[in-house]
Amino acid sequence: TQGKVITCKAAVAWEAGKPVSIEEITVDPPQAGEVRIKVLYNALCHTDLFTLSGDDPEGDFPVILGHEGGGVVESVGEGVTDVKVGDHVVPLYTAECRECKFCKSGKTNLCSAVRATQGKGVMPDGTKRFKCKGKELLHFMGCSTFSQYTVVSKYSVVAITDKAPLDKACLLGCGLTTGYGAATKTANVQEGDNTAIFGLGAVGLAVVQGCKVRKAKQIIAIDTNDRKEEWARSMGATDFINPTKLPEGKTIVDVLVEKTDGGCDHTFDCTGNVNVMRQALEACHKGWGVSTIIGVAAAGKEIQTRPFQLVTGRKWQGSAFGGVKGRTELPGLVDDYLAGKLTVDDYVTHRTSLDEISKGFDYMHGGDCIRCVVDM
Ligand code: NAD
Ligand code: AHE
Ligand code: ZN
Repeated sequence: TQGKVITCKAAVAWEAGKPVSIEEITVDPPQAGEVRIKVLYNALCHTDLFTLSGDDPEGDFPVILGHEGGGVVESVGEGVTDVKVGDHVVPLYTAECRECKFCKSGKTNLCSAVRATQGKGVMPDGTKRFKCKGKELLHFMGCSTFSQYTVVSKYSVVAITDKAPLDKACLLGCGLTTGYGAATKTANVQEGDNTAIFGLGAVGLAVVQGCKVRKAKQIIAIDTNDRKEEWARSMGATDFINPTKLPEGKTIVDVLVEKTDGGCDHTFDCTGNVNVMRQALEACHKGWGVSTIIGVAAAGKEIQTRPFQLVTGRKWQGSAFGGVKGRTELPGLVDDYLAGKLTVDDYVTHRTSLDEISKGFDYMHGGDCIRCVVDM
C-alpha cells in the first residue's frame, strides 16, 4: 500500500450535534514529513464528545474525530526518520518538534510547529488526506484516530515498545498522561501536600495516581457521582466528597478549608465546569495554594474570582497533556506502566467496535464508564 491511496472505514462526524456515521473513506499517502498509521485501537475521551457537540470553538465539520489512539506505522513520507514502517505508535495531539520557541524554552510542552494548521483541521501544508463520497474531510487535533488509517505530522507521533498492549497504551495518548502529568509535572505535587481533585473521570483518576505517587498526605476526591468513590479510593484517594450532599449551609470550599487546616496545597479541575474551577481555586491555601485547570470549557465560558484571592497568594494555572513532551517523555510513561508503577488496564471499563462506536459514546454518558476502547 506504500504510496497508494487506501480505502478503509472511519466514523465521520458530518455535522455538530449529530451522531458519527460509519463510512468508507479514502486516505491519501503521507507527504514529506508525514506518517500514515494503521489505527488498531482508540479510546473515547470527553473532548471528542465536546467537539462533536459543537461546543468547541475550533470544531469544524465534516471531520474525523479521535485523539487517544494506538496503531502501527503503514508508510512514511520523505524526511521521516524517527519512526519506521511496522513501529507501534501513539499519535500526539500536542506535537513536539524540538525546534520552535516553545520546544526550546524549557518552560512548556506546547509546540507551535503544527498547532495553527491542526486547529484548522488540515495538515501542515494546509491540505487534507481524507475523502468521503468525493468530499474532503477535516483532520482533528492532528490525530483523527476514528479512522482505520490516519495521516499525521512526524512531530505528532511517537514510537513505543511493542511489549505494551496497544489497546491499553492508547490511553496514554490522552487521559492518563494528562492527569498523571498534571500532578507530577505541571503542579509538581510534593510529599505531605494536601490535594483535592474535582471530577473523577479517567483524567481525575490519573491525577489521583500522580498525587499518590508523590506521597501527598490528603488526596480528596470530589465528584457528583457517588459511584466514583470506589474508583477514587482504588487509585489512592484518602477521602471522597459528593458536593451535592454537603452539611446544611456549607459550601465545598468551606468543607475543604476546614478539612485541610486552611486550604489545599494543590487543587485540580477535571470537570470543565467554570464554577467548579472557581471552587477549586478558592479551596486553595492562602499564601501558597495552586489550582490547576485541566477541564475543557465550552466556547464562551469564562472563569471568575475576586482578584483578592490571588493577591493573597493563591495561583491559578492550566495544564495541557499533563505538561508532557510526547516524543521525549511518553515512552518513559509506557515503561512506568509496564513496571506496574502506573495503573492503566483498570481504566478500560468498556469495549466496542468501530461499527458500534456510537455505543461507546452512550457508555460515556452513562456515568459508569471510565474509558471505552474501540477495536478499529
Ligand atoms: P469525564 O466526563 O469522564 O469525567 C468528568 C467527571 O467529572 C465525571 O466523573 C463527572 O461525574 C464529574 N463531574 C461533573 N460535574 C461535576 C461537578 N460539578 N463537581 C464534581 N464533579 C463533577 O471526563 P474525562 O475524560 O475524565 O475528562 C475530564 C475533562 O478534562 C473534560 O473536560 C475533558 O475535555 C478534559 N480534558 C482535558 C485535557 C487537557 O489536556 N487539558 C485532556 C483530556 C481531557
Ligand atoms: N479546541 C479546544 C481546545 C480545548 C483544550 O484545552 N484542549 C486540550 C486537550 S483536550 C484533550 O482531551 C489541550 O491540551 N489544548 C492545548 C492545545 O494546544 O489546544 C478549544 O476549546 O478551543
Ligand atoms: Zn482527550
